[in-house]
Amino acid sequence: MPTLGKKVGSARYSAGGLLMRGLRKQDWPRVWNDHDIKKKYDVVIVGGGVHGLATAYYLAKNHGITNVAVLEKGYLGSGGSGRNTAIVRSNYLTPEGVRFYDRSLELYGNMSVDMNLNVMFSERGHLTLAHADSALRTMHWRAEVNKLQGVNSSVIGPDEIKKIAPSLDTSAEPRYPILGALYHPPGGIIRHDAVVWAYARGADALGAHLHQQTEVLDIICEGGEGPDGKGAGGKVTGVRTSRGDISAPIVVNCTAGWATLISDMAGVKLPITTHPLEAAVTEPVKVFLPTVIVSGSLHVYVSQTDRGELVFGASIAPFATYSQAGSLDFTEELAGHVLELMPGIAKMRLLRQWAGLCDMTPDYSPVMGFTPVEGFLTDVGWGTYGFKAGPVSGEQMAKCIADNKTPELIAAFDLARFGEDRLVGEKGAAAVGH
Ligand code: PYC
Repeated sequence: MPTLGKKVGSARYSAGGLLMRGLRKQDWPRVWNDHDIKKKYDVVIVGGGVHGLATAYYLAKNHGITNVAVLEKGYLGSGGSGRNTAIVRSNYLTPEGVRFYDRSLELYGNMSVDMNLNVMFSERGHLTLAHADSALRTMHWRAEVNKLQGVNSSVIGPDEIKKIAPSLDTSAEPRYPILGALYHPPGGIIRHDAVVWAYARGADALGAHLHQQTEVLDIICEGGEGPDGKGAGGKVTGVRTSRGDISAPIVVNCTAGWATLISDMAGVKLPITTHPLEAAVTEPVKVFLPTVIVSGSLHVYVSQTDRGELVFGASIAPFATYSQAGSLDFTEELAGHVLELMPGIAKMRLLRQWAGLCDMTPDYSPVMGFTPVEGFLTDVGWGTYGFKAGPVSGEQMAKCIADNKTPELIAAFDLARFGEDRLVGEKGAAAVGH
């Protein structure tokens, strides 16, 4: 059970203590500390989202490596970690993907207790609807791969779907009738900001330095075949930042949206294009949607937060850009598709929309581990799966760095696979068709 007292900084408060503090308008202790930037760290992590913070946390917790800096050009969680739709699941298509995301789900499931912060994990189940025979076939395929990996997924029909999510139109009337669904009870949603805070607080308490408003301008290398000693055969010696140079033998790229720009600084080319993905949230209403709903054919997924808002997402934009602006095209298409699934919500009002950046690889699997530049590692290429993978990525990247050896769980996601015909095709497990 999570402890009831909330630990803020080094102090622990009861609910009454928190209330009194608020009423007395006392200053709140900082949840993590500011530090001067040191000239040298053992590990520099670029990107202060869930992946970067989790890597710092597990380096310290599991391996005792604490001379670590996390560099974030904005504020912690200002990138993909704060812009996703907070869905977690492990019902992937490949055995490599299922095993990997299932470990993440396990870490998410224990996080409130392990990290003494309520991250509001709601294991409410996840339904991926099939509106065509071909989609149903893929659901059967995923269900079988999932079961072989010990993951709870099965294909169910419209009657059972209606029992789980009564607001769905399961009649034969819609343009794309629901023929069945992949049902994955362990999937759910979690409070994404709380996950960022949990890892930030944990990493800080164990000694890592978290530097916000610190942009990486260059990665300093020597001995490589490219200009300035970058590229294959070289090694990393540090980073140039907007707040000065830092020397470090290990630099880890944990960015989303900027993965290619950061890797280019080390002379490492990645097979990634960056596309925006839009999302939106409605006004809060009484809770009526008990599970996560995904429709690949209708390009939409939806869940209801504990506050009652519906959170929607769609497919990535079909063009590459770094823009994170919302668009009317998205809301129009979203509304049309969602109302085919749930005609009863026609009067709900959208409150906000936003976009995040998705680094898409050719096989929809990430690029993790060592690169041809010694000391430069990547944890990138997450496409639309990044938030789900945060905990396991941090755990495995930390292990990779500490052991100087690729862990088995991420071996399939190496950069070399793109040149060796070893793709790990996860497009079929995407929440929506892209
Ligand atoms: O793959 O479940 C998913 C997903 C949800 C939002 C973006 N991707």
